[in-house]
Amino acid sequence: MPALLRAVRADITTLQVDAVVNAANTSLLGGGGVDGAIHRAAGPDLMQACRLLGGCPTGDARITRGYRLPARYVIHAVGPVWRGGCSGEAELLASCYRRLLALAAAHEVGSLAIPSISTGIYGYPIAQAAGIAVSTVQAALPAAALLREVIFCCFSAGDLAVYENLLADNGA
Ligand code: AR6
Repeated sequence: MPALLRAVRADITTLQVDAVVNAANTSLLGGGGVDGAIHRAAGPDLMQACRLLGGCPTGDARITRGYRLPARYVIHAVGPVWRGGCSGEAELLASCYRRLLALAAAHEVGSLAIPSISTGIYGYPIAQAAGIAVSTVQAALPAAALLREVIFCCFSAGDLAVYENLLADNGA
């Protein structure tokens, strides 16, 4: 049975899922936005684990345990900074989603929550980014047989509306 895709408005650190995705930067050493919230909630052991990873290129992802989070894993994905759209941003963002789903599949994740990567501090326009998020996740699902549920976790009502419209259009 194909995984259920849905959108919710929530603080991702509170979700009871197997893995949450972090919108990280290439250092993996924390920051603001959802990254700051995840590190605060997971506690200092998460930072220690991230230090050992030695960074991550843009468009790629790394996995750690979730420590004090309800989630067993954190998948740290590094989205692109928006530079106007002609600097490979769309391909890098799609790559992020493919890589984070490959890690979820490799770790037998059944339920996954993903924030709106790159659309906060990194400035990616929400409509374009959400389109890439939904289409890339849908395309990658057949390779993630154990994934039952993917939750697009939105922080604002506006973002939630964008995702809900896309999911309705895609018949998800
Ligand atoms: N739960 C769910 N979504 C959240 C939360 C939360 N607790 N907090 C913020 N968001 P951003 P980026 C939303 O800026 O654009 C960091 O400093 C937020 O409203 O967190 O990929 C990193 O270290 C927005 O919709 O990530 C990087 O340096 C979405 O999460 C840089 O920011 C992503 O916004 C990454 O920037």
